[in-house]
Amino acid sequence: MEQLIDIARKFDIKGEVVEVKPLGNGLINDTFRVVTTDGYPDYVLQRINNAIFKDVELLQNNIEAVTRHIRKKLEAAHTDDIDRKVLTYVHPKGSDKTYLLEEGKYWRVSVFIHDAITRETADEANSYFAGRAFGNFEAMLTDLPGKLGETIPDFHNMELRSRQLKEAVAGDAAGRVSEPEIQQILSDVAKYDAQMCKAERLYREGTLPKRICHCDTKVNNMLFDDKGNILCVIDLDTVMPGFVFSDIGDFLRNAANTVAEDSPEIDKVAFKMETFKAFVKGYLESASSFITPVEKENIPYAALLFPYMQAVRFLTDYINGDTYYKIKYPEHNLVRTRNQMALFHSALSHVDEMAAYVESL
Ligand code: GN1
Ligand code: MG
Repeated sequence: MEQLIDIARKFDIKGEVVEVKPLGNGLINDTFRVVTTDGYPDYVLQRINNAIFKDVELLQNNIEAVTRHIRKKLEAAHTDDIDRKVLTYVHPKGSDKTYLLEEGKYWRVSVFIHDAITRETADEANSYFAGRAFGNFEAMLTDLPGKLGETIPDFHNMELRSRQLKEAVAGDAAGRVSEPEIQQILSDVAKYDAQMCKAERLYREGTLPKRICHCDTKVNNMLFDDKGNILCVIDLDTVMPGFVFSDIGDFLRNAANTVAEDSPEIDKVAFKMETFKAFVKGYLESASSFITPVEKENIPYAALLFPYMQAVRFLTDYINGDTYYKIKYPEHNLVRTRNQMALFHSALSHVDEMAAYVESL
């Protein structure tokens, strides 16, 4: 931890660093809380995973553009307590950048938002508020000046994810492809491939727009207040042009599952319709100013696409020998794959009910 304390001290923070300790459950970056002397804010220190986010300069430029724009909107609306509703990044001492490159590693620091609650799962009320928050997040960014770069090109492009799975199978780097269960999952995945690549087709036909979305709407990427409302949206690394399906689908993938995404209790996995309804109601309330009929009618598709895409991504990583996601045990990515496929099938059984609900709003 001494090294982390030294890194934190290189940033223009207030107060003295007392302690640096691990924070959160992200699967990509390493995150720490920097505790400072009484009377000063704490901070969040992150080591940016630059094997995954290859252009850190572009990444931080995106984040600065987004946070600056949201801050302006909140100021214009005379919102109170703005510093707790949008992230503030701190510069390294004497630098105009918001990251520090030190011995090949990239670091950044933001102000820790006090008295906020993080959750791994969401109830109906949280889901409704989350829907409103993400509809609003997208609405605020519809007039962002300039363009954002893609921090991970084609991040939620199902055609690409599908190709990456095929390449992993062909390479068979970890010798796992011949396992009977892998064969069985691969054939199940293949059945839905064309259906799940619908978004790219609609985009090519010109009927589906790209807009700036968050693209990682896991429940643990938002901060709640004590009333269950969303205080602030965090983890902005993947904010970039994409389809609204990303924000809708990825939230539901996480919040509408009765168990965690890596729970081995596969028979308990189920897609919760109450969560779907609560989120979609909130989302459509605040997204009504921009959402198109094609986007709206494909909300049930979004709910299917994300467990499916995540299963494909976890499976690809398992076959590649676990090079992307952090794992805690050797079969972790396989367990995650089984879980996400089970969620996909459960969601599939509710598709008519979902469509009827969306139609009713
Ligand atoms: C990663 O970093 P984290 O844990 O918020 C991943 C998401 C996945 C998620 C699965 C950049 O998110 O796309 O949905 O894990 N982020 C990236 O839990 O790949
Ligand atoms: Mg995260």
